[in-house]
Amino acid sequence: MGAVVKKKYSGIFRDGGAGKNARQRYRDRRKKLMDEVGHLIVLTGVPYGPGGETIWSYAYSPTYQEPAVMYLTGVNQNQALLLLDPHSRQSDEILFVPQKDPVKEFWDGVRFGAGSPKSIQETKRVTGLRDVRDIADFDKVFQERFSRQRNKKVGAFWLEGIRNGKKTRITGDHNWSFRKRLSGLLRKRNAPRGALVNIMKTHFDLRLPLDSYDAANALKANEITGRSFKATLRHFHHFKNEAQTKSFIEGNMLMHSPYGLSYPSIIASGPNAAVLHYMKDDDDIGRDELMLMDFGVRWMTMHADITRTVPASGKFNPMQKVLYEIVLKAQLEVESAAKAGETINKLNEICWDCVNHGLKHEFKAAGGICKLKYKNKPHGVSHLMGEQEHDGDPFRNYADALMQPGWMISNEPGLYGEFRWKYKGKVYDQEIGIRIEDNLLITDKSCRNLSKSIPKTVAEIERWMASGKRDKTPNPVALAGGL
Ligand SMILES: [Mn+2]
Repeated sequence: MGAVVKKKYSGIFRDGGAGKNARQRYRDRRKKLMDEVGHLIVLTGVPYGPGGETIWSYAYSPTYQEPAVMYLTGVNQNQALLLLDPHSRQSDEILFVPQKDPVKEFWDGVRFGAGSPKSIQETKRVTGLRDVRDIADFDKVFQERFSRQRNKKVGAFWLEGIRNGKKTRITGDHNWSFRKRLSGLLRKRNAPRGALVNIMKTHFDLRLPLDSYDAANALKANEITGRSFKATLRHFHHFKNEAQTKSFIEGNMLMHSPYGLSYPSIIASGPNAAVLHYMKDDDDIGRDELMLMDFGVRWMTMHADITRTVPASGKFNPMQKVLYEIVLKAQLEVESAAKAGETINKLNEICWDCVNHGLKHEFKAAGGICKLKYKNKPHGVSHLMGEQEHDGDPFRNYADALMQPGWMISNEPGLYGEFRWKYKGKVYDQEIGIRIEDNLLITDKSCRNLSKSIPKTVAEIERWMASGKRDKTPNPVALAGGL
């Protein structure tokens, strides 16, 4: 948290690690968007805060703002609207917030508010936004500003893409509700058809390449996540079930970041790991099972999204090792191919070819039998990351776009199915899910693996698990007064 943002405001203004420069950094982002779009733009923040009634998936996270608004302002407060008016002589940017409300602040803490000259001054000082007004005046100000436009267009943001060859939209969120409200206001002004345009693509083009502050924040998120994973490996022999493992790793991550988890972790033992979005967490851990863990923490507005798969016993059995190394090899291939100018679709080809090749030549050729849970590929190997754990358009139309320097992507090959192998007189027969996931920052000629500090090879994982047993780490379940 930057020194210039007082303790009081750190919850509602994220300086992104830029400290004193944060206000200029956000201002530059707004300027760039205005330059690119060239006409009026209005954006909405989330309607409800943590614990409020909302469809927003980060509603229970301390970082919950609509990512488009977060990216442009750092303002982490519900009920905020942003108006950008590039050709205005009055003010080219206005933040709309509700009236200052001391009773609400007593319940929920400090908020940016309009109403008094003092509270407006304070909001401008902390956020650097040039004009701050009462959200109750939005409709009036918007219509006035629209009538003055020479170019009768308004840019707004909603999520839209192509799915199965058809244009499709997300219509259940606050962005879509706001779009409907704007359409109504424009109709009253007899605006021409097509006056409302989606700036999603322009916005993502600017937002997805991370700047140096966000790249540093993403690296820090990865480092915290990695330390928590190492601690989890060192205590793993104490865990009897998925819930204990989950609460330990999540508690450890949250102990080192006030910004919340990237998403609720997937902690799946044995066959549960073959359910991609397993959430049950109520099973005991079997001794010879693998445990798949998909977890990550936020730092500022950036996310880590990591998956590791570890043997509950502390040692991979021969079949688990062969299968694990097939997945690992595919992951390394993807990493060495990832660079600017390449596409995610190409990474998909490399990944699943490599996994299927490995299965054929290293497992089946040695007598292994398998029944996979899917045809050809179980899921995409990469998604974009940034202000959201899954960033960019949710329909992933970016998969055939050329990757840009500064893009952050996941690298997560997996293998899920029933496997059987007779090896040195012993039969191994298990339903297994293996996934290994790192986060990569794309550069001109290659990529930077932000997850380098997180144990990944068979030897590294076994070494960390053994070191916990050797050092007799205390039992965290017992320390918590466990049953
Ligand atoms: Mn992921």
